[in-house]
Amino acid sequence: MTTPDENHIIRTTPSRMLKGLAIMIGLIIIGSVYMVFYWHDMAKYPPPVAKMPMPPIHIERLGQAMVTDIESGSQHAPQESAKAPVPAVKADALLTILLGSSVQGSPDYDPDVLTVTKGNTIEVKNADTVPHTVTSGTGPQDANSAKQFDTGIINGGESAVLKTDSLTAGDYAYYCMVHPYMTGTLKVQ
Ligand SMILES: [Cu+2]
Repeated sequence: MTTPDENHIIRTTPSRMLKGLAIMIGLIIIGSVYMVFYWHDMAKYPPPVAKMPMPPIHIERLGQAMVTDIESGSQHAPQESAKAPVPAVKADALLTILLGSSVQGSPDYDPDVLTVTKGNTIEVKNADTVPHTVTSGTGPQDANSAKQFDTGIINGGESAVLKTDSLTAGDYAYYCMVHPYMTGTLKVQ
């Protein structure tokens, strides 16, 4: 149950309300007229704080340092040189190292048996998140390990190129130096 007093609290009278509004509108008009006349001066001489040079802020995002340009608000990578080299050669065949390959027993090289023609270029794409290699031989104990071909370490998300010009026709076993249980076969025709 509310009393009439609580329901209709009168804080001011209509005439006082109008006076207050008139004062505020008057101040706004005076300010606007001032701005119209001094606009060019204000644009020409901005307050000193707006002209202060701002140092770029460095933000670590997904392992890559991003540079934020305060004035434009845009973000960009600091230098192109930090990027991995992209193979310039157009590959004839693709050998993918599947995600999760480092876990023993998981599917690793795709395809398991890759058939190419002598002279073909193979792009080895590491779709995993950890480093792998494609190294000729049956394993680290193989005396001829890495004699025919070896990509060396390919970091996760990066690619390497294998050339087959120097290989004779035949089957070549290969493995991963980091995880010797990862094995595959390269067939050269
Ligand atoms: Cu590996």
